[in-house]
Amino acid sequence: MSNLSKRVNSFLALFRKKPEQEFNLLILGLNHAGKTTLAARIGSESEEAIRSITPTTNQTEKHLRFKKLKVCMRDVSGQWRMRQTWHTYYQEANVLIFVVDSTDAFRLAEARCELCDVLLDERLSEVPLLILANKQDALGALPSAIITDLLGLRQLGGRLWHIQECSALGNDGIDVSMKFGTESIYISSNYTFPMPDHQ
Ligand SMILES: Nc1nc2c(ncn2[C@@H]2O[C@H](COP(=O)(O)OP(=O)(O)O)[C@@H](O)[C@H]2O)c(=O)[nH]1
Ligand SMILES: [Mg+2]
Repeated sequence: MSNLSKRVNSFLALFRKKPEQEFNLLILGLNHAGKTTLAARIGSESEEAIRSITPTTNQTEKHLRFKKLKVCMRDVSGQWRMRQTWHTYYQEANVLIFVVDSTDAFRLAEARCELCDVLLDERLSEVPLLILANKQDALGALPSAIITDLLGLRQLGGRLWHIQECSALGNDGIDVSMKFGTESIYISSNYTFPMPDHQ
């Protein structure tokens, strides 16, 4: 290629549309916390599908558009055997969503241990963390203030994090949760696309 055509090509490249970036939401948490129900809710699946979810044995990946962003949502099983594979998804994560069953006080200690382990990984050190205190519709659900203490969230230091009460099954608090999700993507990635209005 001649020098002139190289120059013309690089000039034209300035006007070419960049491929749109896809952001990765990584959904983790103990088994039975409600991760797959949440993923189905974010993916606007039918009520029937949402209410007939079966336990995840592996992981599922969904590509969708959410609040003007191109998103890949990865829901990984929280069964003990699968927790050993969580680290294989850290590298690409732009936002970490950690779901807890707010009615299961007994397993919150286990959730804390797993969350600690996850957050110690260098690859996630800059990744915003959204904790969902799920199943708020159910009897005996603990409020987010208590879950914050039980999970030791106040010791997280400089990390961008937020806890939100929600019910994935009842579709309550999901939109406001995802508002943090999308805003933190904009903040942490210096993404220059205009901020969505979350309508
Ligand atoms: N009451 C109530 N049950 C929920 C909620 N979210 C999920 N569940 C139920 O909890 C069980 C486990 O949900 P699932 O999404 O499979 O959890 P996962 O193992 O974390 O993926 C299912 O029976 C869901 O219907 C919620 O917000 N409220
Ligand atoms: Mg699941």
